[in-house]
Amino acid sequence: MTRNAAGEVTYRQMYIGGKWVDAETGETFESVDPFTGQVWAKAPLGGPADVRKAVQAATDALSGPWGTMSASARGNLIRRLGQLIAEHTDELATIESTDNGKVIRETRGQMAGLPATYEYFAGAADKIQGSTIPSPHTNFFTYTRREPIGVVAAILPWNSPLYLLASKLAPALAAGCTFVAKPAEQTPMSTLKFAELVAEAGFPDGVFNVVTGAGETGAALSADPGVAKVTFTGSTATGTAVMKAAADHITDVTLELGGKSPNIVFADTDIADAMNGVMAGIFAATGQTCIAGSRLLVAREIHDELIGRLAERIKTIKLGDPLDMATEVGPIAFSEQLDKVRSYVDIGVGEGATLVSGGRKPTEGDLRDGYFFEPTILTGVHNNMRVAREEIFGPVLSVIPFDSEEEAVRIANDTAYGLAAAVWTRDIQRAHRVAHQLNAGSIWINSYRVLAYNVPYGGFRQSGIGRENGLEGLDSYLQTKSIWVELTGASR
Ligand code: TXE
Repeated sequence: MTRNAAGEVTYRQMYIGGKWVDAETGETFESVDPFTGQVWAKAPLGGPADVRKAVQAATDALSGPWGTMSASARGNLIRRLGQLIAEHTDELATIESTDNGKVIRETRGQMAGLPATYEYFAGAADKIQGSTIPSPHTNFFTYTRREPIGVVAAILPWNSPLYLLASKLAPALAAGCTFVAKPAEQTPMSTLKFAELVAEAGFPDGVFNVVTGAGETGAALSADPGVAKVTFTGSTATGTAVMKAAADHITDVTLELGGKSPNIVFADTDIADAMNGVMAGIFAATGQTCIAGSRLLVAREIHDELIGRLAERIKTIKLGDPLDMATEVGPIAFSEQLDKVRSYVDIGVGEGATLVSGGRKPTEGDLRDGYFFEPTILTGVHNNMRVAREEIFGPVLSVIPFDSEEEAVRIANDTAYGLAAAVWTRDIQRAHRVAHQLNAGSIWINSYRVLAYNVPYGGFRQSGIGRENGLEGLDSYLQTKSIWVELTGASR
Protein backbone atom coordinates (compact mmCIF):
# COMPACT_ATOMS: atom_id res chain seq x y z
CA MET A 1 0.00 0.00 0.00
CA THR A 2 1.34 3.46 -0.85
CA ARG A 3 0.28 7.03 -0.29
CA ASN A 4 -2.98 8.16 -1.99
CA ALA A 5 -2.60 9.69 -5.45
CA ALA A 6 -2.81 13.51 -5.37
CA GLY A 7 -6.36 14.64 -4.67
CA GLU A 8 -7.63 11.14 -3.86
CA VAL A 9 -9.40 10.99 -0.49
CA THR A 10 -10.17 7.77 1.39
CA TYR A 11 -13.47 7.58 3.30
CA ARG A 12 -14.33 4.98 5.91
CA GLN A 13 -17.55 4.63 7.90
CA MET A 14 -17.89 4.11 11.65
CA TYR A 15 -18.57 0.66 13.07
CA ILE A 16 -21.52 0.54 15.51
CA GLY A 17 -23.50 -2.55 16.56
CA GLY A 18 -21.88 -4.61 13.79
CA LYS A 19 -22.94 -2.15 11.06
CA TRP A 20 -20.96 0.33 8.98
CA VAL A 21 -22.60 3.72 9.39
CA ASP A 22 -22.21 7.42 8.67
CA ALA A 23 -22.74 10.00 11.40
CA GLU A 24 -26.44 10.62 12.17
CA THR A 25 -25.91 14.21 11.00
CA GLY A 26 -24.10 13.07 7.84
CA GLU A 27 -21.17 15.31 8.78
CA THR A 28 -17.55 14.32 8.18
CA PHE A 29 -14.12 15.63 9.10
CA GLU A 30 -10.78 15.51 7.32
CA SER A 31 -7.47 13.92 8.17
CA VAL A 32 -4.31 15.56 6.83
CA ASP A 33 -1.17 13.67 5.80
CA PRO A 34 1.53 15.58 7.74
CA PHE A 35 4.16 14.81 5.10
CA THR A 36 2.24 16.40 2.21
CA GLY A 37 0.08 18.82 4.20
CA GLN A 38 -2.86 17.56 2.10
CA VAL A 39 -6.16 16.01 3.12
CA TRP A 40 -5.88 12.28 2.46
CA ALA A 41 -8.88 10.84 4.30
CA LYS A 42 -12.29 11.60 5.74
CA ALA A 43 -14.30 10.04 8.54
CA PRO A 44 -17.78 10.57 9.99
CA LEU A 45 -18.06 13.33 12.60
CA GLY A 46 -19.77 11.30 15.32
CA GLY A 47 -21.95 13.35 17.66
CA PRO A 48 -23.94 12.66 20.83
CA ALA A 49 -26.53 10.58 18.93
CA ASP A 50 -23.83 8.30 17.52
CA VAL A 51 -22.16 7.99 20.91
CA ARG A 52 -25.48 6.99 22.52
CA LYS A 53 -26.11 4.45 19.76
CA ALA A 54 -22.65 2.91 20.23
CA VAL A 55 -22.94 2.74 24.02
CA GLN A 56 -26.39 1.15 23.66
CA ALA A 57 -25.02 -1.42 21.19
CA ALA A 58 -22.20 -2.23 23.62
CA THR A 59 -24.69 -2.50 26.50
CA ASP A 60 -26.95 -4.85 24.51
CA ALA A 61 -23.94 -6.98 23.54
CA LEU A 62 -23.17 -7.62 27.22
CA SER A 63 -26.39 -9.60 27.55
CA GLY A 64 -26.09 -11.24 24.11
CA PRO A 65 -24.00 -14.26 23.06
CA TRP A 66 -20.84 -12.49 24.28
CA GLY A 67 -22.15 -12.46 27.84
CA THR A 68 -22.69 -16.22 27.95
CA MET A 69 -19.67 -17.24 25.89
CA SER A 70 -17.08 -19.32 27.74
CA ALA A 71 -13.89 -17.55 28.69
CA SER A 72 -11.92 -19.97 26.48
CA ALA A 73 -14.10 -19.12 23.48
CA ARG A 74 -13.54 -15.42 24.17
CA GLY A 75 -9.83 -16.14 24.23
CA ASN A 76 -10.06 -17.90 20.88
CA LEU A 77 -11.73 -14.87 19.28
CA ILE A 78 -9.06 -12.55 20.67
CA ARG A 79 -6.37 -14.92 19.38
CA ARG A 80 -8.00 -14.91 15.93
CA LEU A 81 -7.99 -11.10 15.97
CA GLY A 82 -4.26 -11.16 16.71
CA GLN A 83 -3.70 -13.46 13.74
CA LEU A 84 -5.64 -11.13 11.43
CA ILE A 85 -3.55 -8.17 12.62
CA ALA A 86 -0.41 -10.17 11.81
CA GLU A 87 -1.73 -10.67 8.25
CA HIS A 88 -2.34 -6.91 7.85
CA THR A 89 0.65 -5.30 9.58
CA ASP A 90 1.98 -3.51 6.50
CA GLU A 91 -1.40 -2.08 5.57
CA LEU A 92 -2.13 -0.91 9.11
CA ALA A 93 1.36 0.59 9.44
CA THR A 94 1.00 2.49 6.19
CA ILE A 95 -2.37 3.91 7.19
CA GLU A 96 -1.02 5.02 10.54
CA SER A 97 2.16 6.56 9.12
CA THR A 98 0.06 8.47 6.59
CA ASP A 99 -2.31 9.70 9.30
CA ASN A 100 0.27 10.82 11.88
CA GLY A 101 3.63 10.95 10.08
CA LYS A 102 5.36 8.44 12.33
CA VAL A 103 8.13 6.73 10.38
CA ILE A 104 7.15 3.40 8.86
CA ARG A 105 10.10 1.60 10.44
CA GLU A 106 8.53 2.43 13.82
CA THR A 107 4.89 1.77 12.89
CA ARG A 108 5.78 -1.56 11.25
CA GLY A 109 7.57 -2.56 14.44
CA GLN A 110 4.59 -1.51 16.54
CA MET A 111 2.10 -3.40 14.35
CA ALA A 112 4.30 -6.49 14.30
CA GLY A 113 4.24 -6.45 18.10
CA LEU A 114 0.44 -6.19 18.44
CA PRO A 115 -0.44 -9.87 17.90
CA ALA A 116 1.63 -10.79 20.97
CA THR A 117 -0.46 -8.41 23.08
CA TYR A 118 -3.70 -10.01 21.87
CA GLU A 119 -2.17 -13.48 22.31
CA TYR A 120 -1.15 -12.71 25.91
CA PHE A 121 -4.60 -11.49 26.91
CA ALA A 122 -6.29 -14.27 24.90
CA GLY A 123 -4.42 -16.71 27.11
CA ALA A 124 -5.38 -14.80 30.23
CA ALA A 125 -9.14 -14.90 29.49
CA ASP A 126 -9.76 -18.34 30.99
CA LYS A 127 -7.39 -17.77 33.91
CA ILE A 128 -9.58 -15.10 35.45
CA GLN A 129 -10.73 -16.64 38.69
CA GLY A 130 -12.11 -15.72 42.07
CA SER A 131 -11.16 -17.19 45.40
CA THR A 132 -12.75 -18.99 48.32
CA ILE A 133 -12.30 -17.16 51.58
CA PRO A 134 -12.36 -18.71 55.07
CA SER A 135 -14.79 -16.23 56.57
CA PRO A 136 -14.86 -15.71 60.37
CA HIS A 137 -18.54 -16.70 60.10
CA THR A 138 -17.89 -20.44 59.99
CA ASN A 139 -21.41 -21.34 58.88
CA PHE A 140 -20.77 -19.57 55.59
CA PHE A 141 -19.06 -20.68 52.42
CA THR A 142 -17.74 -17.46 50.91
CA TYR A 143 -16.32 -17.01 47.44
CA THR A 144 -15.64 -14.29 44.91
CA ARG A 145 -16.32 -13.98 41.21
CA ARG A 146 -14.35 -11.68 38.93
CA GLU A 147 -16.88 -10.14 36.56
CA PRO A 148 -16.45 -7.76 33.62
CA ILE A 149 -16.88 -4.14 34.60
CA GLY A 150 -19.25 -3.54 31.66
CA VAL A 151 -19.09 -1.11 28.75
CA VAL A 152 -15.62 0.37 28.31
CA ALA A 153 -15.06 3.66 26.47
CA ALA A 154 -11.54 4.22 25.15
CA ILE A 155 -10.52 7.75 24.19
CA LEU A 156 -7.29 7.65 22.27
CA PRO A 157 -4.56 10.04 21.14
CA TRP A 158 -2.93 10.39 17.74
CA ASN A 159 0.65 9.33 18.43
CA SER A 160 0.26 5.51 18.49
CA PRO A 161 -3.40 4.73 17.77
CA LEU A 162 -3.47 0.95 17.39
CA TYR A 163 -0.67 0.28 19.87
CA LEU A 164 -2.51 2.20 22.59
CA LEU A 165 -5.83 0.66 21.55
CA ALA A 166 -4.35 -2.83 22.00
CA SER A 167 -3.27 -2.19 25.58
CA LYS A 168 -6.88 -1.24 26.38
CA LEU A 169 -8.93 -3.49 24.10
CA ALA A 170 -7.11 -6.81 24.53
CA PRO A 171 -7.53 -6.93 28.36
CA ALA A 172 -11.06 -5.50 28.17
CA LEU A 173 -12.14 -8.28 25.79
CA ALA A 174 -10.36 -10.91 27.88
CA ALA A 175 -12.31 -9.66 30.90
CA GLY A 176 -15.58 -10.01 28.95
CA CYS A 177 -16.28 -6.28 28.58
CA THR A 178 -17.69 -4.59 25.51
CA PHE A 179 -16.00 -1.59 23.99
CA VAL A 180 -16.48 1.77 22.28
CA ALA A 181 -13.31 3.29 20.82
CA LYS A 182 -12.97 6.98 19.98
CA PRO A 183 -9.74 7.54 18.04
CA ALA A 184 -8.21 11.03 17.88
CA GLU A 185 -9.54 13.38 15.23
CA GLN A 186 -6.08 13.53 13.62
CA THR A 187 -5.84 9.74 13.22
CA PRO A 188 -9.20 8.02 12.71
CA MET A 189 -8.26 5.75 9.82
CA SER A 190 -6.29 2.87 11.31
CA THR A 191 -8.95 2.18 13.96
CA LEU A 192 -11.66 2.10 11.28
CA LYS A 193 -9.60 -0.35 9.22
CA PHE A 194 -8.96 -2.36 12.39
CA ALA A 195 -12.74 -2.64 12.94
CA GLU A 196 -12.90 -4.66 9.70
CA LEU A 197 -10.55 -7.18 11.28
CA VAL A 198 -12.71 -7.34 14.41
CA ALA A 199 -15.73 -8.06 12.21
CA GLU A 200 -13.81 -10.70 10.26
CA ALA A 201 -12.62 -12.38 13.48
CA GLY A 202 -16.27 -13.09 14.31
CA PHE A 203 -16.94 -11.10 17.47
CA PRO A 204 -20.69 -10.73 18.12
CA ASP A 205 -22.22 -7.43 17.01
CA GLY A 206 -21.77 -4.57 19.47
CA VAL A 207 -18.78 -6.05 21.30
CA PHE A 208 -16.46 -3.58 19.56
CA ASN A 209 -17.66 -0.22 18.24
CA VAL A 210 -15.85 2.80 16.79
CA VAL A 211 -17.16 6.33 16.92
CA THR A 212 -14.98 8.90 15.16
CA GLY A 213 -14.94 12.59 15.97
CA ALA A 214 -13.23 15.31 17.96
CA GLY A 215 -13.12 16.38 21.61
CA GLU A 216 -16.91 16.86 21.84
CA THR A 217 -17.39 13.23 20.82
CA GLY A 218 -14.97 12.12 23.52
CA ALA A 219 -16.73 14.37 26.05
CA ALA A 220 -20.12 12.81 25.20
CA LEU A 221 -18.61 9.36 25.64
CA SER A 222 -17.02 10.08 29.01
CA ALA A 223 -20.29 11.58 30.27
CA ASP A 224 -22.54 8.73 29.06
CA PRO A 225 -24.20 6.97 32.01
CA GLY A 226 -24.06 3.63 30.16
CA VAL A 227 -20.26 3.62 30.25
CA ALA A 228 -18.82 1.73 33.22
CA LYS A 229 -15.20 2.63 32.62
CA VAL A 230 -13.32 5.24 30.62
CA THR A 231 -9.77 4.45 29.66
CA PHE A 232 -8.02 7.52 28.34
CA THR A 233 -4.59 8.33 26.95
CA GLY A 234 -3.81 11.96 26.18
CA SER A 235 -2.98 15.27 27.78
CA THR A 236 -3.26 15.88 31.51
CA ALA A 237 -5.68 18.77 30.84
CA THR A 238 -8.09 16.58 28.88
CA GLY A 239 -7.61 13.73 31.35
CA THR A 240 -8.82 16.10 34.08
CA ALA A 241 -11.94 16.90 32.01
CA VAL A 242 -12.56 13.19 31.41
CA MET A 243 -12.26 12.42 35.12
CA LYS A 244 -14.67 15.22 36.02
CA ALA A 245 -17.23 14.02 33.48
CA ALA A 246 -16.85 10.43 34.68
CA ALA A 247 -17.39 11.55 38.28
CA ASP A 248 -21.02 12.44 37.52
CA HIS A 249 -21.85 8.73 37.17
CA ILE A 250 -19.09 7.28 39.39
CA THR A 251 -17.57 5.87 36.22
CA ASP A 252 -14.25 4.12 36.73
CA VAL A 253 -11.23 5.70 34.98
CA THR A 254 -7.77 4.71 33.90
CA LEU A 255 -5.76 7.73 32.79
CA GLU A 256 -2.45 7.60 30.97
CA LEU A 257 -1.30 11.20 30.69
CA GLY A 258 1.68 13.36 29.91
CA GLY A 259 5.24 13.35 31.15
CA LYS A 260 8.46 15.29 31.45
CA SER A 261 10.67 12.29 31.98
CA PRO A 262 14.27 12.64 33.14
CA ASN A 263 17.06 10.74 31.43
CA ILE A 264 19.81 10.84 34.11
CA VAL A 265 23.35 10.29 32.87
CA PHE A 266 26.07 9.81 35.48
CA ALA A 267 29.75 10.36 34.71
CA ASP A 268 30.62 6.68 35.13
CA THR A 269 28.35 5.55 32.31
CA ASP A 270 29.25 4.14 28.92
CA ILE A 271 28.83 7.40 27.06
CA ALA A 272 28.14 5.83 23.66
CA ASP A 273 25.29 3.74 25.09
CA ALA A 274 23.91 6.72 26.95
CA MET A 275 24.04 8.80 23.79
CA ASN A 276 21.95 6.22 21.92
CA GLY A 277 19.47 6.10 24.79
CA VAL A 278 19.19 9.87 24.91
CA MET A 279 18.65 10.05 21.14
CA ALA A 280 15.99 7.33 21.12
CA GLY A 281 14.45 8.79 24.25
CA ILE A 282 13.68 12.17 22.74
CA PHE A 283 13.80 11.86 18.95
CA ALA A 284 11.95 8.57 18.31
CA ALA A 285 8.45 9.28 17.03
CA THR A 286 9.67 12.89 16.57
CA GLY A 287 9.46 13.30 20.33
CA GLN A 288 5.72 12.70 20.33
CA THR A 289 5.54 10.02 22.98
CA CYS A 290 4.32 10.34 26.52
CA ILE A 291 7.47 8.59 27.77
CA ALA A 292 9.85 10.88 25.84
CA GLY A 293 13.07 11.48 27.79
CA SER A 294 12.60 15.21 27.39
CA ARG A 295 14.83 16.31 30.28
CA LEU A 296 18.46 15.24 30.01
CA LEU A 297 20.05 15.45 33.46
CA VAL A 298 23.77 15.08 32.90
CA ALA A 299 26.73 15.02 35.29
CA ARG A 300 28.57 18.30 34.83
CA GLU A 301 31.95 16.61 34.21
CA ILE A 302 30.69 14.85 31.06
CA HIS A 303 28.22 17.54 29.97
CA ASP A 304 30.31 19.07 27.20
CA GLU A 305 31.44 15.75 25.77
CA LEU A 306 27.93 14.30 25.69
CA ILE A 307 26.36 17.41 24.19
CA GLY A 308 29.14 17.67 21.60
CA ARG A 309 28.60 14.09 20.51
CA LEU A 310 24.81 14.49 20.45
CA ALA A 311 25.10 17.62 18.33
CA GLU A 312 27.33 15.75 15.84
CA ARG A 313 25.00 12.76 15.70
CA ILE A 314 21.96 14.98 15.14
CA LYS A 315 23.50 16.29 11.92
CA THR A 316 23.34 12.78 10.46
CA ILE A 317 19.65 12.12 11.29
CA LYS A 318 17.65 11.59 8.14
CA LEU A 319 14.39 13.51 8.08
CA GLY A 320 12.01 12.60 5.28
CA ASP A 321 8.98 10.76 3.96
CA PRO A 322 7.65 8.64 6.84
CA LEU A 323 6.72 5.91 4.34
CA ASP A 324 10.39 5.54 3.35
CA MET A 325 12.17 2.85 5.41
CA ALA A 326 15.36 4.96 5.34
CA THR A 327 13.72 7.88 7.15
CA GLU A 328 14.70 8.22 10.82
CA VAL A 329 12.56 11.18 11.86
CA GLY A 330 9.22 12.08 10.32
CA PRO A 331 7.11 15.22 10.52
CA ILE A 332 5.16 16.42 13.53
CA ALA A 333 1.65 14.93 13.39
CA PHE A 334 -0.32 18.11 12.65
CA SER A 335 0.22 21.80 12.13
CA GLU A 336 -1.03 23.05 15.54
CA GLN A 337 1.39 20.65 17.24
CA LEU A 338 4.22 21.99 15.05
CA ASP A 339 3.30 25.52 16.15
CA LYS A 340 3.33 24.39 19.78
CA VAL A 341 6.79 22.81 19.45
CA ARG A 342 8.20 25.84 17.67
CA SER A 343 6.81 28.22 20.28
CA TYR A 344 8.46 26.25 23.08
CA VAL A 345 11.89 26.71 21.51
CA ASP A 346 11.26 30.45 21.48
CA ILE A 347 10.07 30.28 25.09
CA GLY A 348 13.20 28.33 26.11
CA VAL A 349 15.57 30.78 24.42
CA GLY A 350 13.60 33.65 25.91
CA GLU A 351 14.05 32.09 29.35
CA GLY A 352 17.83 32.00 28.85
CA ALA A 353 18.47 28.53 27.40
CA THR A 354 21.04 28.12 24.60
CA LEU A 355 19.99 26.62 21.28
CA VAL A 356 22.76 24.18 20.43
CA SER A 357 21.16 22.32 17.50
CA GLY A 358 18.02 22.45 15.40
CA GLY A 359 15.25 24.81 16.37
CA ARG A 360 13.83 25.47 12.94
CA LYS A 361 11.35 24.10 10.46
CA PRO A 362 13.32 22.81 7.46
CA THR A 363 12.05 24.04 4.12
CA GLU A 364 14.39 22.25 1.70
CA GLY A 365 13.38 19.70 -0.96
CA ASP A 366 10.70 17.21 -0.06
CA LEU A 367 10.56 18.52 3.52
CA ARG A 368 8.97 21.74 2.23
CA ASP A 369 5.28 20.83 2.56
CA GLY A 370 5.47 18.65 5.67
CA TYR A 371 5.19 19.65 9.33
CA PHE A 372 8.86 18.96 10.00
CA PHE A 373 10.87 20.32 12.88
CA GLU A 374 14.59 19.77 13.33
CA PRO A 375 15.78 17.68 16.26
CA THR A 376 16.62 20.33 18.82
CA ILE A 377 18.90 20.61 21.86
CA LEU A 378 18.55 23.35 24.45
CA THR A 379 21.36 23.62 27.01
CA GLY A 380 21.69 25.80 30.07
CA VAL A 381 18.17 24.85 31.09
CA HIS A 382 17.15 25.36 34.68
CA ASN A 383 14.50 23.04 36.07
CA ASN A 384 12.26 26.02 36.83
CA MET A 385 12.01 27.00 33.16
CA ARG A 386 8.84 26.16 31.25
CA VAL A 387 10.85 24.00 28.81
CA ALA A 388 11.77 21.84 31.81
CA ARG A 389 8.33 21.74 33.39
CA GLU A 390 5.81 21.54 30.53
CA GLU A 391 5.32 18.72 28.08
CA ILE A 392 6.42 19.94 24.64
CA PHE A 393 5.65 16.68 22.83
CA GLY A 394 8.16 17.23 20.08
CA PRO A 395 11.87 16.70 19.28
CA VAL A 396 13.18 19.17 21.84
CA LEU A 397 15.69 18.07 24.47
CA SER A 398 16.14 20.27 27.56
CA VAL A 399 19.58 19.72 29.10
CA ILE A 400 20.15 20.31 32.82
CA PRO A 401 23.57 19.72 34.44
CA PHE A 402 23.93 18.30 37.97
CA ASP A 403 26.81 18.02 40.47
CA SER A 404 25.80 15.13 42.73
CA GLU A 405 23.56 12.08 42.86
CA GLU A 406 21.41 13.79 45.44
CA GLU A 407 20.93 16.81 43.23
CA ALA A 408 20.09 14.60 40.23
CA VAL A 409 17.34 12.82 42.17
CA ARG A 410 15.98 16.10 43.49
CA ILE A 411 15.79 17.68 40.03
CA ALA A 412 14.34 14.50 38.50
CA ASN A 413 11.54 14.41 41.07
CA ASP A 414 10.88 18.16 40.91
CA THR A 415 8.05 17.83 38.39
CA ALA A 416 4.28 17.51 38.40
CA TYR A 417 4.60 14.38 36.29
CA GLY A 418 5.89 10.88 37.01
CA LEU A 419 5.61 8.66 33.98
CA ALA A 420 9.13 7.39 33.28
CA ALA A 421 12.82 7.93 33.98
CA ALA A 422 16.17 6.40 33.09
CA VAL A 423 19.43 6.05 34.98
CA TRP A 424 22.73 5.62 33.12
CA THR A 425 25.59 4.35 35.29
CA ARG A 426 27.92 1.36 35.61
CA ASP A 427 27.57 1.43 39.41
CA ILE A 428 24.99 -1.25 40.19
CA GLN A 429 24.32 0.04 43.70
CA ARG A 430 23.78 3.57 42.51
CA ALA A 431 21.52 2.34 39.69
CA HIS A 432 19.09 0.62 42.03
CA ARG A 433 19.42 3.24 44.78
CA VAL A 434 18.45 6.02 42.39
CA ALA A 435 15.71 3.94 40.69
CA HIS A 436 14.09 3.38 44.10
CA GLN A 437 14.07 7.11 44.83
CA LEU A 438 12.59 8.25 41.52
CA ASN A 439 8.87 9.04 41.51
CA ALA A 440 7.87 7.49 38.20
CA GLY A 441 5.92 4.47 36.96
CA SER A 442 8.64 3.03 34.69
CA ILE A 443 12.38 3.27 35.31
CA TRP A 444 15.01 2.03 32.89
CA ILE A 445 18.57 1.32 33.95
CA ASN A 446 21.04 1.74 31.08
CA SER A 447 18.23 1.70 28.54
CA TYR A 448 15.23 3.75 27.42
CA ARG A 449 11.74 3.22 26.01
CA VAL A 450 11.37 -0.55 26.55
CA LEU A 451 7.77 -1.60 27.18
CA ALA A 452 5.95 -4.92 26.98
CA TYR A 453 2.40 -6.20 27.07
CA ASN A 454 3.03 -8.14 30.30
CA VAL A 455 4.78 -5.44 32.32
CA PRO A 456 2.57 -2.92 34.16
CA TYR A 457 2.77 0.60 32.81
CA GLY A 458 1.36 3.89 34.07
CA GLY A 459 2.06 7.14 35.79
CA PHE A 460 2.73 8.55 39.23
CA ARG A 461 1.24 11.93 40.15
CA GLN A 462 -0.21 13.92 37.21
CA SER A 463 0.96 11.32 34.70
CA GLY A 464 -2.07 9.22 35.43
CA ILE A 465 -4.14 6.79 37.42
CA GLY A 466 -4.12 3.02 37.09
CA ARG A 467 -1.87 0.61 35.23
CA GLU A 468 -2.09 -0.87 31.76
CA ASN A 469 -0.49 -4.10 30.54
CA GLY A 470 0.17 -7.24 32.51
CA LEU A 471 -2.29 -8.86 34.87
CA GLU A 472 -2.67 -5.53 36.67
CA GLY A 473 -3.98 -4.11 33.39
CA LEU A 474 -6.48 -6.97 33.14
CA ASP A 475 -7.66 -6.37 36.72
CA SER A 476 -8.75 -2.87 35.85
CA TYR A 477 -11.50 -4.29 33.58
CA LEU A 478 -12.87 -6.61 36.28
CA GLN A 479 -14.99 -6.07 39.36
CA THR A 480 -15.21 -8.41 42.28
CA LYS A 481 -18.46 -9.89 43.54
CA SER A 482 -18.44 -11.64 46.94
CA ILE A 483 -20.99 -14.42 47.46
CA TRP A 484 -22.02 -15.68 50.92
CA VAL A 485 -23.69 -19.09 51.19
CA GLU A 486 -25.22 -20.04 54.54
CA LEU A 487 -24.54 -23.76 55.09
CA THR A 488 -26.48 -24.80 58.19
CA GLY A 489 -29.94 -23.30 57.85
CA ALA A 490 -29.26 -21.40 61.11
CA SER A 491 -30.84 -18.22 59.77
CA ARG A 492 -34.21 -19.90 59.07
O1 TXE B 1 -4.56 15.95 23.33
P1 TXE B 1 -5.96 15.58 23.98
P2 TXE B 1 -4.22 16.81 22.02
C1 TXE B 1 -0.32 15.90 25.02
C2 TXE B 1 0.80 16.56 24.26
C3 TXE B 1 0.09 17.33 23.21
C4 TXE B 1 -1.13 17.78 23.98
C5 TXE B 1 -2.33 18.17 23.16
O2 TXE B 1 1.51 17.41 25.12
O3 TXE B 1 0.82 18.43 22.75
O4 TXE B 1 -1.47 16.68 24.78
O5 TXE B 1 -2.70 17.12 22.27
C6 TXE B 1 -10.02 13.63 23.02
N1 TXE B 1 -13.40 14.91 26.65
N2 TXE B 1 -0.57 14.54 24.58
O6 TXE B 1 -5.00 18.07 22.00
O7 TXE B 1 -6.87 16.74 24.00
C7 TXE B 1 -9.43 13.92 21.67
O8 TXE B 1 -10.47 13.98 20.69
C8 TXE B 1 -13.07 13.70 26.18
C9 TXE B 1 0.08 13.51 25.35
O9 TXE B 1 -4.33 15.95 20.83
O10 TXE B 1 -5.63 14.95 25.26
C10 TXE B 1 -8.47 12.77 21.50
O11 TXE B 1 -9.18 11.62 21.08
N3 TXE B 1 -12.16 13.52 25.20
C11 TXE B 1 -0.38 12.17 25.02
C12 TXE B 1 -7.94 12.55 22.91
O12 TXE B 1 -8.89 13.18 23.77
C13 TXE B 1 -11.56 14.62 24.68
C14 TXE B 1 -0.90 11.87 23.68
C15 TXE B 1 -6.56 13.11 23.19
O13 TXE B 1 -6.57 14.49 22.97
C16 TXE B 1 -11.87 15.91 25.14
C17 TXE B 1 -1.56 13.00 23.04
C18 TXE B 1 -12.83 16.03 26.18
N4 TXE B 1 -13.18 17.22 26.70
C19 TXE B 1 -1.33 14.28 23.50
N5 TXE B 1 -11.11 16.79 24.46
C20 TXE B 1 0.24 10.98 25.68
N6 TXE B 1 0.09 10.87 26.99
O14 TXE B 1 0.82 10.15 25.02
C21 TXE B 1 -10.35 16.08 23.59
N7 TXE B 1 -10.62 14.76 23.72
